[in-house]
Amino acid sequence: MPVCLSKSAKRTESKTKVKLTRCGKITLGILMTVIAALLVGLVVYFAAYGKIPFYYHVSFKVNSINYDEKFAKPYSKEYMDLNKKIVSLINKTFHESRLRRQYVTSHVVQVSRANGKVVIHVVLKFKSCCKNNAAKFWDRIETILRQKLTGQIGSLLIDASSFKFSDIAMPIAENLLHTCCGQRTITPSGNKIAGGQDAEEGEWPWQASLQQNNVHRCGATLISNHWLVTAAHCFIKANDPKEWNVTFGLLLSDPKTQRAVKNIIIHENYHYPAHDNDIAVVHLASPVLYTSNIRRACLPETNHTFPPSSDVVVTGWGTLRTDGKIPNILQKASVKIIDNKTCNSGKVYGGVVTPGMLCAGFLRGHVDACQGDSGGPLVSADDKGTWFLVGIVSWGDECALPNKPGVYTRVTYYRDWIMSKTGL
Ligand code: 4AZ
Repeated sequence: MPVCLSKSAKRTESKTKVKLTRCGKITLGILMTVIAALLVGLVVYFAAYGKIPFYYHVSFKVNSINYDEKFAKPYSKEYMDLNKKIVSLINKTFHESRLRRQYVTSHVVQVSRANGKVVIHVVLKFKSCCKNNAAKFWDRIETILRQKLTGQIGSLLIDASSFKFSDIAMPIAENLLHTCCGQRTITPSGNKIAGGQDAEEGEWPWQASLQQNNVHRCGATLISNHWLVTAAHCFIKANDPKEWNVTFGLLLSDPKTQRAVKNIIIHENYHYPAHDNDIAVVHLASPVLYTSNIRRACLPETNHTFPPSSDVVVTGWGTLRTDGKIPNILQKASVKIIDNKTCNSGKVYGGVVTPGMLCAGFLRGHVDACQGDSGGPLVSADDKGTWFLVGIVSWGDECALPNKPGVYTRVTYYRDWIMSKTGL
Protein backbone atom coordinates (compact mmCIF):
# COMPACT_ATOMS: atom_id res chain seq x y z
CA MET A 1 0.00 0.00 0.00
CA PRO A 2 1.66 3.19 -1.19
CA VAL A 3 0.82 5.06 1.92
CA CYS A 4 2.91 2.58 3.92
CA LEU A 5 6.09 2.96 1.78
CA SER A 6 9.07 4.75 3.23
CA LYS A 7 9.21 8.31 1.98
CA SER A 8 12.99 8.32 2.10
CA ALA A 9 14.62 7.26 -1.22
CA LYS A 10 17.89 6.64 0.62
CA ARG A 11 16.56 3.76 2.73
CA THR A 12 17.69 0.19 1.89
CA GLU A 13 15.35 -2.53 0.58
CA SER A 14 15.54 -4.46 3.86
CA LYS A 15 14.67 -1.33 5.75
CA THR A 16 11.70 -0.88 3.40
CA LYS A 17 10.64 -4.48 4.11
CA VAL A 18 10.80 -3.84 7.86
CA LYS A 19 8.78 -0.68 7.31
CA LEU A 20 6.26 -2.57 5.23
CA THR A 21 5.92 -5.20 7.93
CA ARG A 22 5.35 -2.54 10.59
CA CYS A 23 2.83 -0.83 8.38
CA GLY A 24 1.23 -4.16 7.68
CA LYS A 25 0.92 -4.77 11.39
CA ILE A 26 -0.61 -1.34 11.91
CA THR A 27 -3.03 -1.90 9.03
CA LEU A 28 -3.91 -5.34 10.36
CA GLY A 29 -4.37 -3.85 13.82
CA ILE A 30 -6.68 -1.19 12.48
CA LEU A 31 -8.60 -3.79 10.47
CA MET A 32 -8.94 -6.07 13.50
CA THR A 33 -10.13 -3.15 15.62
CA VAL A 34 -12.72 -2.21 13.00
CA ILE A 35 -13.93 -5.81 12.75
CA ALA A 36 -14.06 -6.15 16.56
CA ALA A 37 -15.97 -2.86 16.82
CA LEU A 38 -18.40 -4.07 14.14
CA LEU A 39 -18.92 -7.36 15.95
CA VAL A 40 -19.47 -5.60 19.29
CA GLY A 41 -21.86 -3.22 17.52
CA LEU A 42 -23.81 -6.13 16.06
CA VAL A 43 -23.98 -7.95 19.41
CA VAL A 44 -25.10 -4.74 21.15
CA TYR A 45 -27.63 -4.07 18.37
CA PHE A 46 -29.17 -7.53 18.61
CA ALA A 47 -29.11 -7.51 22.43
CA ALA A 48 -30.78 -4.11 22.45
CA TYR A 49 -33.19 -5.00 19.62
CA GLY A 50 -34.19 -8.08 21.54
CA LYS A 51 -35.10 -5.84 24.48
CA ILE A 52 -36.98 -3.10 22.69
CA PRO A 53 -40.56 -3.31 23.94
CA PHE A 54 -43.57 -3.38 21.61
CA TYR A 55 -46.61 -1.25 22.33
CA TYR A 56 -50.16 -1.64 21.03
CA HIS A 57 -53.39 0.27 21.28
CA VAL A 58 -56.70 -1.54 21.44
CA SER A 59 -60.15 0.01 21.65
CA PHE A 60 -63.64 -1.47 21.83
CA LYS A 61 -67.18 -0.39 22.70
CA VAL A 62 -68.91 -1.84 25.75
CA ASN A 63 -72.67 -1.96 25.11
CA SER A 64 -73.47 -2.81 28.73
CA ILE A 65 -72.03 0.45 30.15
CA ASN A 66 -73.74 3.80 29.57
CA TYR A 67 -71.37 6.74 29.24
CA ASP A 68 -71.18 9.08 32.25
CA GLU A 69 -69.25 12.38 32.45
CA LYS A 70 -67.35 10.87 35.40
CA PHE A 71 -65.42 8.66 32.94
CA ALA A 72 -63.74 11.83 31.63
CA LYS A 73 -61.86 12.09 34.95
CA PRO A 74 -59.16 9.43 35.26
CA TYR A 75 -59.33 9.67 39.07
CA SER A 76 -63.05 9.16 39.42
CA LYS A 77 -64.12 5.95 41.13
CA GLU A 78 -65.99 4.99 37.93
CA TYR A 79 -62.82 5.30 35.79
CA MET A 80 -60.61 3.50 38.34
CA ASP A 81 -63.10 0.62 38.73
CA LEU A 82 -63.40 0.22 34.96
CA ASN A 83 -59.60 0.34 34.55
CA LYS A 84 -59.23 -2.34 37.23
CA LYS A 85 -61.83 -4.59 35.57
CA ILE A 86 -60.34 -4.27 32.06
CA VAL A 87 -56.71 -4.59 33.16
CA SER A 88 -57.41 -7.73 35.19
CA LEU A 89 -59.30 -9.20 32.20
CA ILE A 90 -56.35 -8.49 29.86
CA ASN A 91 -53.81 -9.67 32.44
CA LYS A 92 -55.69 -12.98 32.81
CA THR A 93 -56.00 -13.32 29.03
CA PHE A 94 -52.26 -13.03 28.42
CA HIS A 95 -51.13 -14.89 31.54
CA GLU A 96 -53.12 -17.87 30.24
CA SER A 97 -51.74 -17.51 26.69
CA ARG A 98 -48.48 -18.55 25.02
CA LEU A 99 -47.41 -14.90 25.22
CA ARG A 100 -47.36 -14.96 29.03
CA ARG A 101 -43.61 -14.35 29.10
CA GLN A 102 -43.75 -11.43 26.66
CA TYR A 103 -46.73 -9.61 28.19
CA VAL A 104 -45.64 -6.75 30.48
CA THR A 105 -48.57 -4.49 31.30
CA SER A 106 -51.72 -2.75 30.11
CA HIS A 107 -53.55 0.37 31.12
CA VAL A 108 -56.86 2.05 30.25
CA VAL A 109 -55.67 5.36 28.82
CA GLN A 110 -59.01 6.85 27.83
CA VAL A 111 -62.73 6.23 28.09
CA SER A 112 -64.66 7.93 25.28
CA ARG A 113 -68.30 7.95 24.19
CA ALA A 114 -70.09 6.38 21.20
CA ASN A 115 -73.89 6.24 20.90
CA GLY A 116 -74.26 6.79 24.62
CA LYS A 117 -72.01 3.81 25.47
CA VAL A 118 -68.36 3.73 26.58
CA VAL A 119 -65.43 3.07 24.26
CA ILE A 120 -62.40 1.81 26.16
CA HIS A 121 -58.88 2.59 24.93
CA VAL A 122 -56.07 0.43 26.28
CA VAL A 123 -52.30 0.56 25.78
CA LEU A 124 -50.48 -2.76 26.08
CA LYS A 125 -46.74 -3.31 26.51
CA PHE A 126 -44.86 -6.46 25.49
CA LYS A 127 -41.25 -7.54 25.69
CA SER A 128 -40.06 -8.24 22.18
CA CYS A 129 -40.19 -11.74 20.90
CA CYS A 130 -39.57 -13.40 17.57
CA LYS A 131 -36.77 -10.91 16.79
CA ASN A 132 -37.32 -10.45 13.07
CA ASN A 133 -40.98 -11.24 12.96
CA ALA A 134 -42.84 -8.28 14.39
CA ALA A 135 -45.74 -8.89 11.98
CA LYS A 136 -46.31 -12.41 13.34
CA PHE A 137 -46.15 -11.07 16.90
CA TRP A 138 -48.72 -8.38 15.96
CA ASP A 139 -51.02 -11.07 14.51
CA ARG A 140 -50.76 -13.30 17.56
CA ILE A 141 -51.62 -10.50 19.97
CA GLU A 142 -54.51 -9.28 17.85
CA THR A 143 -55.92 -12.81 17.53
CA ILE A 144 -55.76 -13.41 21.29
CA LEU A 145 -57.43 -10.05 22.03
CA ARG A 146 -60.14 -10.49 19.36
CA GLN A 147 -61.01 -13.94 20.66
CA LYS A 148 -61.21 -12.79 24.27
CA LEU A 149 -62.66 -9.28 23.96
CA THR A 150 -65.91 -10.10 22.19
CA GLY A 151 -69.37 -10.87 23.41
CA GLN A 152 -70.43 -11.21 27.01
CA ILE A 153 -67.58 -11.41 29.56
CA GLY A 154 -68.99 -11.21 33.07
CA SER A 155 -70.90 -7.94 33.23
CA LEU A 156 -69.22 -6.58 30.08
CA LEU A 157 -70.99 -6.89 26.73
CA ILE A 158 -68.30 -6.06 24.16
CA ASP A 159 -69.30 -4.98 20.65
CA ALA A 160 -67.11 -7.15 18.35
CA SER A 161 -67.59 -4.83 15.36
CA SER A 162 -66.05 -1.92 17.27
CA PHE A 163 -62.75 -3.72 17.93
CA LYS A 164 -59.69 -1.76 16.71
CA PHE A 165 -56.04 -2.76 17.10
CA SER A 166 -52.84 -0.92 16.13
CA ASP A 167 -49.23 -0.55 17.15
CA ILE A 168 -48.02 2.63 18.77
CA ALA A 169 -44.62 4.37 19.05
CA MET A 170 -42.69 3.92 22.29
CA PRO A 171 -42.52 7.56 23.56
CA ILE A 172 -46.24 8.07 22.95
CA ALA A 173 -47.11 4.75 24.59
CA GLU A 174 -44.82 5.39 27.59
CA ASN A 175 -46.41 8.84 27.98
CA LEU A 176 -49.88 7.25 28.06
CA LEU A 177 -48.77 4.50 30.45
CA HIS A 178 -47.39 7.12 32.87
CA THR A 179 -50.20 9.70 32.83
CA CYS A 180 -51.47 8.77 36.29
CA CYS A 181 -50.45 11.48 38.75
CA GLY A 182 -48.54 10.93 41.95
CA GLN A 183 -47.18 7.50 41.02
CA ARG A 184 -43.56 6.50 40.87
CA THR A 185 -42.02 3.48 39.27
CA ILE A 186 -39.25 2.86 41.76
CA THR A 187 -39.42 1.91 45.43
CA PRO A 188 -36.56 3.82 47.02
CA SER A 189 -34.01 1.71 48.90
CA GLY A 190 -33.35 3.97 51.87
CA ASN A 191 -34.13 7.08 53.66
CA LYS A 192 -29.37 16.90 52.04
CA ILE A 193 -31.53 20.05 51.50
CA ALA A 194 -30.54 20.94 55.11
CA GLY A 195 -30.49 17.60 56.93
CA GLY A 196 -31.73 15.53 54.00
CA GLN A 197 -30.39 12.75 51.80
CA ASP A 198 -29.57 12.00 48.16
CA ALA A 199 -32.64 11.06 46.14
CA GLU A 200 -32.73 8.23 43.58
CA GLU A 201 -33.52 8.37 39.87
CA GLY A 202 -37.31 8.29 39.41
CA GLU A 203 -38.06 8.73 43.13
CA TRP A 204 -39.51 12.25 42.73
CA PRO A 205 -40.43 12.24 39.02
CA TRP A 206 -42.43 15.52 39.21
CA GLN A 207 -39.44 17.53 40.46
CA ALA A 208 -38.03 20.03 37.97
CA SER A 209 -35.22 22.58 38.09
CA LEU A 210 -36.25 26.07 37.01
CA GLN A 211 -33.21 27.69 35.44
CA GLN A 212 -32.41 31.23 34.38
CA ASN A 213 -30.00 31.12 31.44
CA ASN A 214 -29.18 27.50 32.36
CA VAL A 215 -28.39 28.30 36.02
CA HIS A 216 -30.53 26.57 38.66
CA ARG A 217 -32.65 29.17 40.49
CA CYS A 218 -35.67 27.36 41.88
CA GLY A 219 -37.52 24.08 42.09
CA ALA A 220 -40.87 23.45 40.37
CA THR A 221 -43.46 20.67 40.23
CA LEU A 222 -44.76 19.07 37.03
CA ILE A 223 -48.58 18.95 37.10
CA SER A 224 -49.25 18.04 33.43
CA ASN A 225 -47.36 17.58 30.15
CA HIS A 226 -47.47 21.37 29.71
CA TRP A 227 -47.57 22.97 33.17
CA LEU A 228 -45.49 23.37 36.33
CA VAL A 229 -46.27 25.04 39.65
CA THR A 230 -43.60 27.10 41.41
CA ALA A 231 -43.15 30.14 43.66
CA ALA A 232 -43.83 33.70 42.47
CA HIS A 233 -40.71 35.01 44.22
CA CYS A 234 -38.49 33.01 41.81
CA PHE A 235 -39.26 35.69 39.22
CA ILE A 236 -38.63 38.84 41.29
CA LYS A 237 -35.50 39.68 39.30
CA ALA A 238 -36.45 38.24 35.90
CA ASN A 239 -39.86 37.31 34.53
CA ASP A 240 -39.16 37.13 30.78
CA PRO A 241 -39.96 33.52 29.74
CA LYS A 242 -37.14 33.68 27.16
CA GLU A 243 -34.59 33.73 29.99
CA TRP A 244 -35.97 30.61 31.61
CA ASN A 245 -35.77 26.88 30.96
CA VAL A 246 -36.82 23.78 32.86
CA THR A 247 -34.81 20.59 33.33
CA PHE A 248 -35.78 17.12 34.58
CA GLY A 249 -33.60 14.37 36.02
CA LEU A 250 -31.71 13.59 39.21
CA LEU A 251 -28.53 15.51 38.42
CA LEU A 252 -28.26 19.22 37.58
CA SER A 253 -25.12 18.45 35.57
CA ASP A 254 -26.80 15.78 33.41
CA PRO A 255 -30.46 16.65 32.80
CA LYS A 256 -32.52 13.94 31.15
CA THR A 257 -34.88 16.39 29.42
CA GLN A 258 -35.01 20.17 29.02
CA ARG A 259 -37.74 22.52 27.86
CA ALA A 260 -37.98 26.20 27.03
CA VAL A 261 -40.66 28.27 28.76
CA LYS A 262 -43.56 29.82 26.82
CA ASN A 263 -45.26 31.74 29.61
CA ILE A 264 -44.93 32.55 33.30
CA ILE A 265 -48.12 33.43 35.18
CA ILE A 266 -47.44 35.04 38.55
CA HIS A 267 -50.25 35.39 41.09
CA GLU A 268 -51.73 38.85 40.56
CA ASN A 269 -51.73 39.54 44.32
CA TYR A 270 -48.11 38.63 44.93
CA HIS A 271 -46.28 41.80 45.97
CA TYR A 272 -42.64 41.40 46.93
CA PRO A 273 -41.34 41.54 49.68
CA ALA A 274 -44.58 40.22 51.22
CA HIS A 275 -44.76 36.41 51.17
CA ASP A 276 -48.52 36.18 50.51
CA ASN A 277 -49.69 34.50 47.30
CA ASP A 278 -46.22 33.16 46.55
CA ILE A 279 -47.32 31.03 43.62
CA ALA A 280 -46.80 31.00 39.85
CA VAL A 281 -47.47 28.57 37.02
CA VAL A 282 -45.06 27.96 34.16
CA HIS A 283 -46.25 26.96 30.67
CA LEU A 284 -43.71 24.90 28.72
CA ALA A 285 -42.92 25.87 25.13
CA SER A 286 -43.41 22.22 24.12
CA PRO A 287 -44.93 19.40 26.17
CA VAL A 288 -42.73 17.01 28.10
CA LEU A 289 -43.67 13.35 27.58
CA TYR A 290 -44.01 11.23 30.69
CA THR A 291 -41.54 8.39 31.22
CA SER A 292 -40.84 6.17 34.21
CA ASN A 293 -38.68 9.04 35.55
CA ILE A 294 -40.77 12.07 34.52
CA ARG A 295 -44.30 12.13 35.85
CA ARG A 296 -46.76 14.59 37.33
CA ALA A 297 -47.75 15.03 40.98
CA CYS A 298 -51.44 15.03 41.94
CA LEU A 299 -53.10 18.30 42.91
CA PRO A 300 -55.29 17.97 46.02
CA GLU A 301 -58.89 19.19 45.97
CA THR A 302 -59.63 22.51 47.72
CA ASN A 303 -61.35 20.75 50.63
CA HIS A 304 -58.55 18.25 51.26
CA THR A 305 -56.84 18.62 54.64
CA PHE A 306 -53.36 17.45 55.53
CA PRO A 307 -53.45 17.04 59.32
CA PRO A 308 -50.75 18.46 61.63
CA SER A 309 -47.89 16.02 62.35
CA SER A 310 -48.50 14.12 59.11
CA ASP A 311 -45.43 13.03 57.18
CA VAL A 312 -44.44 15.03 54.13
CA VAL A 313 -41.31 15.17 51.98
CA VAL A 314 -39.58 18.23 50.58
CA THR A 315 -37.18 17.85 47.66
CA GLY A 316 -34.80 20.13 45.81
CA TRP A 317 -31.34 21.20 44.79
CA GLY A 318 -31.22 23.94 47.44
CA THR A 319 -28.18 24.63 49.59
CA LEU A 320 -27.33 22.13 52.30
CA ARG A 321 -27.11 24.95 54.89
CA THR A 322 -27.74 28.71 54.96
CA ASP A 323 -25.36 30.28 52.40
CA GLY A 324 -23.93 26.82 51.72
CA LYS A 325 -23.20 25.00 48.47
CA ILE A 326 -25.77 23.76 45.97
CA PRO A 327 -25.71 19.96 45.47
CA ASN A 328 -25.60 18.36 42.03
CA ILE A 329 -27.84 15.48 43.09
CA LEU A 330 -31.47 16.05 44.09
CA GLN A 331 -32.01 15.99 47.86
CA LYS A 332 -35.01 14.76 49.86
CA ALA A 333 -35.97 15.45 53.47
CA SER A 334 -38.82 14.01 55.50
CA VAL A 335 -40.57 16.62 57.62
CA LYS A 336 -43.88 16.96 59.46
CA ILE A 337 -46.72 19.42 59.01
CA ILE A 338 -46.93 22.00 61.81
CA ASP A 339 -50.35 23.63 62.33
CA ASN A 340 -50.64 27.37 61.64
CA LYS A 341 -51.53 28.12 65.28
CA THR A 342 -48.26 26.62 66.57
CA CYS A 343 -46.36 28.19 63.68
CA ASN A 344 -47.80 31.62 64.56
CA SER A 345 -46.91 31.37 68.25
CA GLY A 346 -44.59 34.01 69.71
CA LYS A 347 -41.50 31.80 69.76
CA VAL A 348 -42.00 30.69 66.13
CA TYR A 349 -43.21 33.24 63.52
CA GLY A 350 -45.40 35.41 65.76
CA GLY A 351 -48.47 35.76 63.55
CA VAL A 352 -47.12 36.29 60.02
CA VAL A 353 -48.22 32.87 58.73
CA THR A 354 -51.48 33.48 56.81
CA PRO A 355 -54.13 30.88 55.78
CA GLY A 356 -52.56 30.57 52.31
CA MET A 357 -49.35 29.29 53.96
CA LEU A 358 -48.46 26.18 55.91
CA CYS A 359 -45.45 25.25 58.00
CA ALA A 360 -43.50 22.00 57.86
CA GLY A 361 -40.37 20.85 59.59
CA PHE A 362 -39.42 20.37 63.24
CA LEU A 363 -39.39 22.92 66.06
CA ARG A 364 -36.03 21.46 67.09
CA GLY A 365 -34.67 22.42 63.64
CA HIS A 366 -32.03 20.37 61.74
CA VAL A 367 -34.17 19.36 58.74
CA ASP A 368 -35.53 22.00 56.36
CA ALA A 369 -35.76 23.40 52.86
CA CYS A 370 -33.11 26.01 52.07
CA GLN A 371 -31.98 28.55 49.45
CA GLY A 372 -32.62 27.23 45.95
CA ASP A 373 -35.37 24.84 47.09
CA SER A 374 -37.89 27.66 46.61
CA GLY A 375 -40.73 26.85 44.26
CA GLY A 376 -40.15 23.13 44.73
CA PRO A 377 -42.58 20.51 46.03
CA LEU A 378 -43.66 19.47 49.49
CA VAL A 379 -45.54 16.21 48.89
CA SER A 380 -47.53 13.70 50.88
CA ALA A 381 -48.47 10.10 50.03
CA ASP A 382 -52.02 8.90 50.67
CA ASP A 383 -52.72 5.39 51.98
CA LYS A 384 -52.54 3.97 48.42
CA GLY A 385 -49.09 5.48 47.84
CA THR A 386 -50.31 8.28 45.55
CA TRP A 387 -48.32 11.51 46.02
CA PHE A 388 -50.11 14.87 46.34
CA LEU A 389 -48.62 18.35 46.18
CA VAL A 390 -49.20 19.87 49.62
CA GLY A 391 -46.98 22.92 49.50
CA ILE A 392 -44.56 25.04 47.50
CA VAL A 393 -41.26 25.99 49.18
CA SER A 394 -41.71 29.69 49.94
CA TRP A 395 -39.78 31.20 52.86
CA GLY A 396 -38.35 30.77 56.35
CA ASP A 397 -35.94 32.39 58.77
CA GLU A 398 -32.65 30.97 57.43
CA CYS A 399 -32.60 27.17 57.30
CA ALA A 400 -33.09 24.38 59.83
CA LEU A 401 -32.95 26.73 62.85
CA PRO A 402 -34.87 25.75 66.02
CA ASN A 403 -38.38 27.26 66.06
CA LYS A 404 -37.99 28.42 62.44
CA PRO A 405 -39.57 25.72 60.25
CA GLY A 406 -40.00 26.08 56.52
CA VAL A 407 -43.06 28.00 55.32
CA TYR A 408 -44.83 26.77 52.20
CA THR A 409 -47.56 28.08 49.92
CA ARG A 410 -50.67 26.02 50.80
CA VAL A 411 -51.69 24.34 47.53
CA THR A 412 -55.30 23.58 48.56
CA TYR A 413 -55.79 27.33 49.20
CA TYR A 414 -54.72 28.11 45.61
CA ARG A 415 -56.33 25.08 43.94
CA ASP A 416 -58.97 27.20 42.19
CA TRP A 417 -56.36 29.77 41.11
CA ILE A 418 -54.29 26.96 39.52
CA MET A 419 -57.43 25.71 37.75
CA SER A 420 -58.27 29.22 36.53
CA LYS A 421 -54.82 29.62 34.92
CA THR A 422 -54.12 26.11 33.60
CA GLY A 423 -57.51 24.42 33.29
CA LEU A 424 -56.15 21.59 35.49
C1 4AZ B 1 -34.83 30.52 49.96
O1 4AZ B 1 -34.17 31.54 50.13
C2 4AZ B 1 -35.34 29.81 51.15
N1 4AZ B 1 -35.89 27.36 55.43
C3 4AZ B 1 -36.19 28.74 50.98
C4 4AZ B 1 -36.67 28.07 52.09
C5 4AZ B 1 -36.31 28.46 53.34
C6 4AZ B 1 -35.47 29.51 53.53
C7 4AZ B 1 -34.98 30.19 52.43
C8 4AZ B 1 -36.86 27.69 54.50
O2 4AZ B 1 -35.04 30.09 48.84
